[in-house]
Amino acid sequence: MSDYTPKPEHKFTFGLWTVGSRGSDPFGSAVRPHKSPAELVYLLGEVGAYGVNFHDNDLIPIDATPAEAEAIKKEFRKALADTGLTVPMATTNLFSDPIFKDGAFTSNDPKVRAYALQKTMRAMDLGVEFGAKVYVFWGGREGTETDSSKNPVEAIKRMREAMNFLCEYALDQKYDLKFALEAKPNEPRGDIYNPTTGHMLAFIESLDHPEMVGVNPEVAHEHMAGINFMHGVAQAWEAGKLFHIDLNDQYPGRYDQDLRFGSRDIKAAFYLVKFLEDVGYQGSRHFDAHAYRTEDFEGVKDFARGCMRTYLILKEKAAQFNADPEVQALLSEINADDGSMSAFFGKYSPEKAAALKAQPFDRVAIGQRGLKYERLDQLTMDILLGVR
Ligand code: DIG
Ligand code: MN
Ligand code: MN
Repeated sequence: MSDYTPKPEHKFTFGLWTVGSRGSDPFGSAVRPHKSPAELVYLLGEVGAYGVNFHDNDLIPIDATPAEAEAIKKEFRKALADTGLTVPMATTNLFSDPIFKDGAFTSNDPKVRAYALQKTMRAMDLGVEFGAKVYVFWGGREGTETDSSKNPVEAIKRMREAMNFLCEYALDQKYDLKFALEAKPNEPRGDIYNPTTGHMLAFIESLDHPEMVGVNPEVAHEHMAGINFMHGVAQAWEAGKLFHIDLNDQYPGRYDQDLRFGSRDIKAAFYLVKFLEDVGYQGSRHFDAHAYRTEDFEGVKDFARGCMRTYLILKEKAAQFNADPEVQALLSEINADDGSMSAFFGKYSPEKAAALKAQPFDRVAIGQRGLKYERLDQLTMDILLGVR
């Protein structure tokens, strides 16, 4: 049995809103008392987290006076010093206040769009004040219930204008910030623009400073869209755009459950952890999830410990998979290359094309080859089920 104790080098982080969730839902009020940001930092320190993230209003209530804000920040700063926790990421709440009921950057009301920029600049200042290096944008209200209300092309242009403006603000302020865009297909809006990580990757390329902007994929959000999460993460990584990641879990076809990491689809979680560890992802492992409504704060600690523990168990399983002789022998066989086709790959040339068009293939024989994926997958299951 290995040591599944979280350590700073694991870079496990939680948002204030995650362990601070009071358990309310559309059909029930809060079941847990309010905890201050400082209290939540001490809770995260107790369970062994590396860092804590926040929306501006998780830390400073939207109607706080300057004096109240300073008092909160002072207490929060002391808790960070006492626990050693860092603030790797910050973000803006552009979805709770009624002003954002029809979106923020894509709202039809120019006053709302301007206020959203002001609020985001101030929130960026706050995040940088506490050391954040990644700034997340989740456009939870950037969408529609009726497409009679908004022109999607106009919405894209408004979103682009906002992101370009805020990139320029970060440059003007000389902030060491990378922006990470987080996709979600729906909820709380009927449909949300840029619904998947793939849409975000395309949108980023249309910005004035695409080098400043990456993505923050979330497990539950891509699962809601019926997408293989690890494939989307791999595409973001390959594009050099995996700036942050939101880990949790989700039953397919349901509302955004933000379940404890690995608590629903253990195999998908395994492949994700294996990918992140195999490629040497250096960013935060951020758990954007919350405890069941059934839990008190001892249960919230169980939730947080469970997120980190499952990640570390799967990290060990991934190492076991990579070291398993039969698995590796199968992978070598599956990926065998006798070099006979090498002349046809790589950069195009007319000679290469002519030679390939003339190349004979025994299509039937090639098609009859057994690939042994059933054996490989069962070995994976044996490892995951702890019998190998
Ligand atoms: C929801 O999944 C979003 C918000 O919680 C937040 O803006 C972002 C940060 O991880 N995730
Ligand atoms: Mn979510
Ligand atoms: Mn998220």
